[in-house]
Amino acid sequence: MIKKILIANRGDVALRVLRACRDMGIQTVAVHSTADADAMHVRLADESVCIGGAPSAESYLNVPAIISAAVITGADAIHPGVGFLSENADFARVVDAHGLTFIGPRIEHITAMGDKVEAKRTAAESGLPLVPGSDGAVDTVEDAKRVAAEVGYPVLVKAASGGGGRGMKVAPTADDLAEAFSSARSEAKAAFGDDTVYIERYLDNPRHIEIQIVADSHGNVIHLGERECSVQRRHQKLLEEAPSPVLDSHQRDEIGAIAAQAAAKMGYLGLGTMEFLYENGEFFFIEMNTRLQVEHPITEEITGIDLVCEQIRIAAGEKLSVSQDQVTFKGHAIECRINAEHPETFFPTPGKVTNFHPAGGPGVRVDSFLYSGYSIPPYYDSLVAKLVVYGDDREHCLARLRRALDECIIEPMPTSLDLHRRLVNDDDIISGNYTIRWLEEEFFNKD
Ligand code: MV4
Repeated sequence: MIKKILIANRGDVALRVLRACRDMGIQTVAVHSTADADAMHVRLADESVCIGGAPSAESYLNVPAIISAAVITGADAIHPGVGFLSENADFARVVDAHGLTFIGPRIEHITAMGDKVEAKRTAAESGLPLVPGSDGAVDTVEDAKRVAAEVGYPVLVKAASGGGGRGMKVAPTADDLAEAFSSARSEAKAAFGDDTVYIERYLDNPRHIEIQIVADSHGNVIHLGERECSVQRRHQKLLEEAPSPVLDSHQRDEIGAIAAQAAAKMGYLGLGTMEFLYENGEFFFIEMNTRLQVEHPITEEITGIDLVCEQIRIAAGEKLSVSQDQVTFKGHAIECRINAEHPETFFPTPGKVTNFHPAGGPGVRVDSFLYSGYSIPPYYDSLVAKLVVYGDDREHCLARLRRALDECIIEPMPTSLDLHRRLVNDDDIISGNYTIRWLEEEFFNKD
């Protein structure tokens, strides 16, 4: 039994976990930095502990302070939220060593999926379709040339410790490979302290579609369909939708079943997301995220399943609340990530919010920690609200989303609300005709 959970996070995610705890009758402990003393998650939690200074390294990444807070308050479990320590295997190990429950997957899976070479090996053994590429790491230019000739140009050299696009270099032809190989290596070394790289065929213009997996400790594994995440800028997602505009229910069932079977074969536990590139009707696994994701609400909206409650129940050793047969996909959901950032430079725009009014009405959910009078600190992620809208179908969802975006007020700083207002009236968004390159290469070049 879990009676008290320490939430090792801040912002909208901390509120999201807090709300799940409230719904389940579980006590909550908030932790916060000195910059977050007035934050909403601190106000709403049953107890709170200041764990250090404003920089994340001193607070939300401060493992000894977080563990001490859990021990002092008598928490049974720690929820790491999203980001910060959520995919840190060392943290999960320390939590475990203190007799506390880490609300997340097994340590071995966090470790395996953190290394993209190991992730691909695990995925291949579990039956997931991969992008054609090297069998593991590639150590020399000669090996790189041999692999690239086999898989065919263009190829992509990727960092094993990568993610978020860093340490990734395209080689259009054999003449470009030596340069791409060495620059990917040195970028990877500088960014991650690990120069291990691998090679894949470069997919020119795919979509980014991910599958939500849920697994309990009794051997039950289900999938909750896909999320379409192609609308992104510099690896930051702006808007996500479920279902994807390009999949029919047959394709969903097929890739969902493959993903769920793979998770079962791995012995996976908890929430997991398998990321795929989708091109010409084919799925290619690229990475797996071993945590709750920012865009999880759209899956909740179309399935009616509370993913955070499910995650907590799984950590407590309980069975999944539904079987695959009981999962239904109904309607359409879109999430707009609202950031406090400049519309052209995308620089963060922290400061005091003089006026906050979230949208409301049928089909509208705003997950936000803002309130009028709150000062957005400059130290953390610029995401300040998630606007999640549900409709009977995509068109209905978009109509409600336009209505909701018109209602939202965040003043006085610029936010991405205006960008979203333009996006939802764009013909390519309305038709669902976009790929991972669309926003940066097409939308921003329109007038
Ligand atoms: C790719 C790819 C094309 N071909 N792999 C970017 C970050 C990392 N997580 C995987 N990424 C990509 N891998 C092959 N073989 C294109 C990308 C990519 C991308 C992927 C998902 C979402 C947005 C993206 C933006 C640019 C490039």
